[in-house]
Amino acid sequence: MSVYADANRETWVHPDEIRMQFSRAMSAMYKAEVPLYGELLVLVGQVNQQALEQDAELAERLQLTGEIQRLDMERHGAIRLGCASELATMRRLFAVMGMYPVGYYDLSCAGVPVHSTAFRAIHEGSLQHSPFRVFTSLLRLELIDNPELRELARSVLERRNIFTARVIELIERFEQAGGLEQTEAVEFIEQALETFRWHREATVSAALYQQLSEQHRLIADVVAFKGPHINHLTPRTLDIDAVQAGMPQRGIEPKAIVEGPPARRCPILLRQTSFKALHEQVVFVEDNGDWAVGGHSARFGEIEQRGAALTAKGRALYDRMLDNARQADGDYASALVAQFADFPDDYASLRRQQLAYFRYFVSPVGRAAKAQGELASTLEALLAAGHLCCEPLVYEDFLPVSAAGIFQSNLGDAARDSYGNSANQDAFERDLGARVYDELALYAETQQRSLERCAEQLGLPGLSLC
Ligand code: OOG
Ligand code: NI
Repeated sequence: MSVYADANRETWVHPDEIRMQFSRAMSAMYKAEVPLYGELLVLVGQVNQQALEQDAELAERLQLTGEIQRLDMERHGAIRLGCASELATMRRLFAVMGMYPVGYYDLSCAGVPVHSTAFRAIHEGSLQHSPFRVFTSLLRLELIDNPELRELARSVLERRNIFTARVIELIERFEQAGGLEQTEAVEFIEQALETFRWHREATVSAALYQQLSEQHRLIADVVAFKGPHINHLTPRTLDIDAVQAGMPQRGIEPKAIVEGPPARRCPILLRQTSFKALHEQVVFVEDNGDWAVGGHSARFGEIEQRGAALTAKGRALYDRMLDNARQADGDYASALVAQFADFPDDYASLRRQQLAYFRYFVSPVGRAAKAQGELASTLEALLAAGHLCCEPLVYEDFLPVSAAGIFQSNLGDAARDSYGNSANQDAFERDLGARVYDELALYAETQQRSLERCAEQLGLPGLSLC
């Protein structure tokens, strides 16, 4: 591992590097636990290779933005936590790896009794080093309508401890000293991984599992086990439709529809699909101490295709079009395409109408123009003259409607009623022990930093969007 210099210590391992190593270790563990995930990685690798060979322009853009280097290592995973103290400690654990809570996702309105955030790096430089993210949900016991079951679930969760004693020590050491030494970082990764491991021994009886499951399959998945097993890891593909079509040939059963926007020339936000959760053997502990063999499905595989990060204006347009498509009668895929027909599908319009965020670069032409004192002065003029070029910022976050669709397809539940309008970001942040970052502000900052860098390189006083 590379180390970084600090005023106090010269031998700390950079959090970005810990995150990268952790994400590798997690991927190796999940591959061993769920071999089908390994199959999916091979398929995605092939499809990406093909996409790059067939589209020279795409390959060039990915080269320019550095996306090409992070493409193969990109993963996100997801966990589901049971109580506030687990969430608060998880926040401290992720901070060791330079991952911070970004965004608030309410899934209760879609009938899933959780609310969530995504832990990820927040600076473009760190995201480039390792884009690993973890979609982290907190079970909302208060949404269980049967009071006895609610209390039973609460008491089961109160008794479990999902962190090793050593990982807590290492988190404290990180917080006090400001960093971890090489051997500590290695140990931290090993110890942290324990929390995400699958355990086939449940902590409850078959009867209680059944009762929890009848309330909601998700409740059983969180409450009945020793820890928040990582339930999927998701590689990034350049052509999600090709992977979706290729899955059945490899004996992988995909979910029925791809979540998110339709296929477009200029991808926006996030498109996702998954393969069904595996049926796995587990053992329950009966009240008399006997074991009882049973089954549980929780772990699955998912793929994603990422596109441009949208501004608040672009996002409002997306939400409206998606909503209309979901309300429409008839074939969903055609309704989606029809609805999105008016969403501009070229980068110039997305930028000019301020629907998406961009990153700006000085071009070789721009450098030459500067040397000859022939630079244009406004952003628009610089772009028109080819002195600057731009690329959309990649969306680094998640989409609540898509996430609910992924949850539902894997919990195998028939659509169920929503829990009403019970979003509660304040309660989530209280449990987390921190505010979540506003993702739009992060994209705006990255865009702004790129403008400042361009201005500096061109010797201009500043560049602004309009
Ligand atoms: C999380 C489902 C959401 C995504 O990528 O939107 C998700 C879960 O099943 O715990 O992973
Ligand atoms: Ni996911």
